[in-house]
Amino acid sequence: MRISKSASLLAAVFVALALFGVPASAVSAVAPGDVLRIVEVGTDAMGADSYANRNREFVKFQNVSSAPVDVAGVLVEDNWAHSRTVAGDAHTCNTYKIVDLPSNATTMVQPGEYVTVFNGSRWGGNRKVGAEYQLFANSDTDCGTFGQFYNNDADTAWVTKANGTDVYSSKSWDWNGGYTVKP
Ligand SMILES: [Ca+2]
Ligand SMILES: [Ca+2]
Repeated sequence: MRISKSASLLAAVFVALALFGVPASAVSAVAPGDVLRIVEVGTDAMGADSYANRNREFVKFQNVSSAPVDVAGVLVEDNWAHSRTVAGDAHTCNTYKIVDLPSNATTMVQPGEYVTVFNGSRWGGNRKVGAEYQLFANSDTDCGTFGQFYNNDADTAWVTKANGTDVYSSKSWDWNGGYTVKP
């Protein structure tokens, strides 16, 4: 039986990959959740949602990698805003872009540290508490319901690079009856 040169070369490559135990997926980008990972999302303020209790909506994520991560330009969005970012459609609601970190001359988050983006505001602004950076998006009252925009029953929180398509982490929920969700 005659085997073409290209076919036997291809077979040799597969054998080599099998020998070295390298799956095809190993060459792809880092998987979502391997670097920055969402650990909790505040989806629903207790009681009536108002401009005053917007901070009950938040996204908390952690650098779970072993190296510092530069979070400059990282976006924290709901599903509505994320889909627009990916499509290249301009929007100002339901989105927060990290530009700097409090008590940090850089935008590097060290291994194990947390970043929480609250939808409301705080007297004194952003701060660092222990190993957690607390950032306040001050969501506009025109966005969602009085500035609260994570759907209580079903939505997805996204942490991505500025292009939206490079996803660090996402967390979806499809229930109603609690105030926060965890992976
Ligand atoms: Ca909500
Ligand atoms: Ca509520």
